[in-house]
Amino acid sequence: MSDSFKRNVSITGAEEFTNIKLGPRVTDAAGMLGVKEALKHGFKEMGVLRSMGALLKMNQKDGFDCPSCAWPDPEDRSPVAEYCENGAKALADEATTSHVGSTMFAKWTVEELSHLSDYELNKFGRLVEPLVLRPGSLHYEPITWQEAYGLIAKHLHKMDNPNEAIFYTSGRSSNEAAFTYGMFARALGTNNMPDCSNMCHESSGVALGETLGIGKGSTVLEDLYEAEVIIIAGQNPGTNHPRMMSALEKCKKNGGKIISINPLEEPGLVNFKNPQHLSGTLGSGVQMADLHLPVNINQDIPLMKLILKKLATLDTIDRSVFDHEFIEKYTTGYDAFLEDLARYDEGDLLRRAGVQESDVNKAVAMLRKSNRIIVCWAMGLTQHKNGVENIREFVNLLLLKGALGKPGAGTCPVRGHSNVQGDRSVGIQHFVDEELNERIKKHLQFDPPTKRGVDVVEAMEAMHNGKTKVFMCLGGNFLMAASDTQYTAEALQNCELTVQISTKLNRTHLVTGKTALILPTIGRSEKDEIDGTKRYFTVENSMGKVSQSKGILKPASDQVRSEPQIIAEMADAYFGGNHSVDWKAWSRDYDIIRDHIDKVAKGFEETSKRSEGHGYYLPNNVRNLDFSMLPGGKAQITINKLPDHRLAEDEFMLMTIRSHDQFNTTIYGLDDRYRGVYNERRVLFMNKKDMQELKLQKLDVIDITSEYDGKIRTAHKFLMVPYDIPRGNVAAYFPETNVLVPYNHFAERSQTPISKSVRVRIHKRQDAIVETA
Ligand SMILES: Nc1nc2c(c(=O)[nH]1)N[C@H]1C(S)=C(S)[C@@H](COP(=O)(O)OP(=O)(O)OC[C@H]3O[C@@H](n4cnc5c(=O)[nH]c(N)nc54)[C@H](O)[C@@H]3O)O[C@H]1N2
Ligand SMILES: Nc1nc2c(c(=O)[nH]1)N[C@H]1C(S)=C(S)[C@@H](COP(=O)(O)OP(=O)(O)OC[C@H]3O[C@@H](n4cnc5c(=O)[nH]c(N)nc54)[C@H](O)[C@@H]3O)O[C@H]1N2
Ligand SMILES: [Mo]
Repeated sequence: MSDSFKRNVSITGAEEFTNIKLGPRVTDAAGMLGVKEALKHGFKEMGVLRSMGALLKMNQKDGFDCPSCAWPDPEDRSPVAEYCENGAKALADEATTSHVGSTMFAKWTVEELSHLSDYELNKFGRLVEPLVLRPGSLHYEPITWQEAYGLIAKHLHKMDNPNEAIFYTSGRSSNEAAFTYGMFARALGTNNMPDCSNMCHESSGVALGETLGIGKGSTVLEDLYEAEVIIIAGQNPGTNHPRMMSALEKCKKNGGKIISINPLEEPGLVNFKNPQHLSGTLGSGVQMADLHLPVNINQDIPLMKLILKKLATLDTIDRSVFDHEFIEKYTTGYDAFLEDLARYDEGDLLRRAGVQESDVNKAVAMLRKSNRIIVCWAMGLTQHKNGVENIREFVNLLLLKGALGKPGAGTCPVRGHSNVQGDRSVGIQHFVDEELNERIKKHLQFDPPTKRGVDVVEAMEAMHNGKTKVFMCLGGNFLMAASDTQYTAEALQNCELTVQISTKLNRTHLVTGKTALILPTIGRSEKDEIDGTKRYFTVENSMGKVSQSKGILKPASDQVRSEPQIIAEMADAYFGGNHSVDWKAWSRDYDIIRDHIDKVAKGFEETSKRSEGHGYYLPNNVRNLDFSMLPGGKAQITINKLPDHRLAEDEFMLMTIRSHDQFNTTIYGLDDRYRGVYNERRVLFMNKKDMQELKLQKLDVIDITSEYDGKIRTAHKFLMVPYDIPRGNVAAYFPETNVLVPYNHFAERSQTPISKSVRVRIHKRQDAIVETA
């Protein structure tokens, strides 16, 4: 193949409209409609029997962990329905009976496939046999597992140094798979382990590590029931963590109050009907948020500063507003913080936040007397230039109120992928951890690399600069998930070999290196057996609890293999039996892997035994108020500057968010019924008054551009939708708008792309679109 051969693939797929219908915003989060929706997806994708059987085992002690989000299971779980609409959709999507193999690829070239939408690609179904796309070819063709491993080993051996390989991880993998993968990368000699956290909760990890000494949350599920106030900032639980709603409901029943901080009034927080209760399926639902603060995008720090300033003023009169004993005993930085706070003008903070002062006063009144406070957050706080500072400012509130290390209080970063937290705990990280390296040396008897590896942004750059030969993905859809789609596509196409261990077809399988491999794997819901012996794996939920997951369905084909097995077999092929780790044994027996996890990963102990039943909690220093690892042995109250955005006159602030019918880049359907949009994803939500000013009508066709460092990026063909969003702010769905996010703009210290605050301009096109009835 000549070096100039590049496949002519589309990086966005069809940019065509799908017949939009605008309707009412259906504001009940679950209720009968949710159950119906869930079953509809299940029955269509996997048939009635397969879906009923699987749904009954999802999130049960003897069943499998839901493949959707990382929300924990309650101890008193419902014996029949411990799942939500979106969990059921995730299951239906994975356990679908539609399959895609070499016959389809013989018909379709990758170029042709790339013109389909992400929704259509996913609909092809499960990948069921190993496939190779050879240099110069446009068709994937079958390859045996042994040949595929041989090809990978050959490419890895050909590299000049181990840092020419990159190992990406998405957050669905089990602890066993992630550990094996991370140890293989290190055994090869690289810490190039970017993972989806880098685009997700990395800002939380950094902020919590800096202030509290552990990059994870401190609350357990029961804390939510006992909280006096729960703040939900930059998170849309009704869609993305629906099972969290049951916990919020319990909190409210116990007299707790909920404050939502979000530019949008997300329907799940307005009128929630719980499908797990009769009252929920029939009744009118519960008003979840007692107070909604419609903050401007990325103005959470000004809002928090205003709240803290008002609390500080009250504290000068009534010394019980802040917990002075706690501050004195456990924290440092209080005086400097107060001094800094005094510099801000309340009027200016209020103007930046864009909320009503009377509402701020209501929040202050709720917080004043409470000290059992929990802050929950997700991408609305992390994906900004100051993502780390955002979170530190909320931690300040908890520290000043002494709301840590006691029941009903603490930090609750609500994780995304179902095992993203576990993957990090067992060693998926691009940075060097000396202690971990010592344990690897001692127990696995090889020398792990000591040079920091690349994160997601640096991985894109390395590939783009031609420094990467082999790019391996344990799950995920790197092309569509990473920022700056055009740049990422060019980066991927520079590699010699790209390898995807996947369940479903996506665009990263089409925009590839010179050679590409698809290694199909079994899903969460499926039985994992070898020579008649059943295997199970473990996961860690959003609150640090490790438990077992056992699939029950027949795997998609007899060719698919489990993730740990694929990775260990790959490692075995590379080392050819010549390594201190017995990879062959790991590929067969996960108890062996777990024994090594116990020895090498911090906090894991007797995992095979203790993960049974309800599972076990990993240690968490914040729960015991142990801050000995931090400077001065104290939790850090921090000073965080105000965000600095210079919007040009004609610019808007765009947040790229999820619809109700997607899981990240997997598009289940084209509706977002909570926001009243049906059968279309190419929409831009804007305040009516802003639309009037721009002389834009409902459903006008527009292009969106962003301009950074003199470079203009364009997302073509979107439809205007008037929406209840603060002026100057706009919202659209990811991944379609990822073309606008510049790869080189990201959060300070966590390097998370600025997916929630992109400066954009709107340009009216001449195309006309008619809304269908
Ligand atoms: N069904 C379903 N479940 C999922 C996912 C999915 O795609 N589908 N994805 C999973 C993953 S990986 C993750 S990380 C989570 C994501 O869960 P979320 O973070 O809830 O997802 P987003 O849609 O990105 O929503 C971000 C929310 O933040 C708000 N927001 C945006 N900018 C700001 C801001 O500057 N300040 C404030 N206060 N709010 C802001 C938006 O209006 C929106 O409500 O969900 C997980 N669960
Ligand atoms: N603009 C913008 N960009 C974003 C975000 C945003 O809010 N805005 N959110 C970011 C966030 S929070 C995240 S977490 C990332 C997500 O980034 P990724 O994790 O890379 O993306 P996913 O869409 O979750 O990956 C879906 C693919 O994973 C594969 N898969 C599914 N289940 C399994 C499994 O069990 N095993 C294996 N091996 N493969 C499986 C399937 O092939 C499927 O197509 O995207 C980020 N990108
Ligand atoms: Mo995420």
